[in-house]
Amino acid sequence: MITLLDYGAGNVRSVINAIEKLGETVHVAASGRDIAEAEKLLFPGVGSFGSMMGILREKRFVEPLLAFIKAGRPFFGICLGMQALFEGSDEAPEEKGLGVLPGRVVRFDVDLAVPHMGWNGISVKQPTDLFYGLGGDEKFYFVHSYHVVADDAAVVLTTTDYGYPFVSAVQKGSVQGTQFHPEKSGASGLTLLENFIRKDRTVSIPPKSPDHTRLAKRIIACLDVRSNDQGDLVVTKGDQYDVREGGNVRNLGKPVELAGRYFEEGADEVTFLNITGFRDFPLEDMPMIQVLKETSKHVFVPLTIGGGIRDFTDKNGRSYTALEVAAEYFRSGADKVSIGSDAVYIVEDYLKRGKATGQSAIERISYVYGNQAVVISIDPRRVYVNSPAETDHPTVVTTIPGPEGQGHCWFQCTVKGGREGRDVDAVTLARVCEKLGAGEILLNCIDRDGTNMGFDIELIKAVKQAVTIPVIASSGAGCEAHFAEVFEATDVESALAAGIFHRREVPIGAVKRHLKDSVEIRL
Ligand code: 1PR
Repeated sequence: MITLLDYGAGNVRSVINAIEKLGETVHVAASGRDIAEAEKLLFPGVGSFGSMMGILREKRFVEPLLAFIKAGRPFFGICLGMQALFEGSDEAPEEKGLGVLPGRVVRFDVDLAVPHMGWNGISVKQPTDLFYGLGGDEKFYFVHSYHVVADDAAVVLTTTDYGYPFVSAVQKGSVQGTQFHPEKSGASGLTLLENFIRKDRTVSIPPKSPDHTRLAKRIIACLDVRSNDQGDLVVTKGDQYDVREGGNVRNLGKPVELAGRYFEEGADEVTFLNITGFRDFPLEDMPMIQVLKETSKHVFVPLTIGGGIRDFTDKNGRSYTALEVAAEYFRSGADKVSIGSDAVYIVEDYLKRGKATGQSAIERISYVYGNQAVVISIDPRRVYVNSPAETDHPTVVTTIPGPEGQGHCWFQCTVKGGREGRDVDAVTLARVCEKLGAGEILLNCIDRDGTNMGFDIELIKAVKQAVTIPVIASSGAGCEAHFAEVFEATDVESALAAGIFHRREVPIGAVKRHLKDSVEIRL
């Protein structure tokens, strides 16, 4: 029996699913007594350091936790759960950590996108049972803006490079912890969790552990989901956002099955977009929640879900906040939520007021779940102009002239699945959303969606230059070379495709094989 410490701030479902997949029972600790009686304790931390420590104190978990660790019983901390072991964090200087290990947690000071998000390697510094059965050259999934600086080198189990080497796992006696998420790290992560559970493994340094590691570019499979005219939830795919063919919604498969297939084929993440979320409220009719719950039982890579994340009042007058909708998605297995239409309205409001309200969905969700959990999905379309003077929006010089030969364009944001253009551009939207607390941009492109013409490099460059958070290039992938092109021509951290994967035209493995000699990827 594994006891899991859940302080209610995020997706612990995937940790539970991973442990259950390994044939163990999980008991969720609801009191200090549960901690005291635990055999093995797993502590997955999500959100921010300050809110985590505050809740641990409020629930009177700190004393039993310290007693558990002092007694030499097996403890495993994941992400913030590892950071909690140290003395404090710059994320919340007023809060003390558990202080079990000497050192502090600081923010990344790098010239790279923060959060550090994606699959990176580990350089193992001391013998351990944790990587038993692994070669040492595997990549694991990280998502964090802060990292540990340990005062005692003896507790550093692994380091990882992101601008500079940082501590990515610790070990002291029966206390172990990883900055990365084993529950989101595919088969390698499951092996690591199994090693913690079994505790009868040989201690060694894995043979292929590298001296330096590199963050991989991520390849993401996207599933646009909606009900068809028969009422079945299907994965569909549009051409420039039109998902109907001969009057019917295209049906490219079942969401749970397809997500499982992409996990097996090596997708680094899976994204679900509930594309009619702007009109169907996800908590009223729950099929997407069910899809997420089922998928997270067997897909152990990060899951993002978007569609319908906004404040809503149902027909009985009951009001829900966007935070409540997001919370339901997180509880059901999502690691990140993506906000589309509402982000446009939020930015319009911000631009009108000239300041943040502190109350928007982006601010509230990122405060509780951390900014890495908030993705902004942008659905832009080109608006051509003859010269920048014709518009107040930032323009680019384009090599693809407009219908009347215009040589400039700006990228207009749309809402309601591309149905309505608004007076906001994608560059401004991305910049404001980052300021409000978003952690990643999912950059679609209506002009390219479903065309197989390749990514819109001009759009991607313009948005990527405006932000310091990671950007996902989306829309238009037609062959392996398009992925190579987007990674060569821009600094995006990941690239997403839908149609070519659904139709089995280009498998994910083929994309990775094509990239492997020129781009760091997870094989
Ligand atoms: O506005 O917060 O309710 O969220 C709705 C979400 O649904 C948004 O993220 C929006 O992007 C998405 N969406 C709405 N309508 C459509 C549509 O296609 N009619 N899909 C839609 C957006 C674009 C990508 C697609 C890529 C790659 N889909 O998801 O997967 O373009 O496609 P490709 O590789 O085949 O070219 P809210």
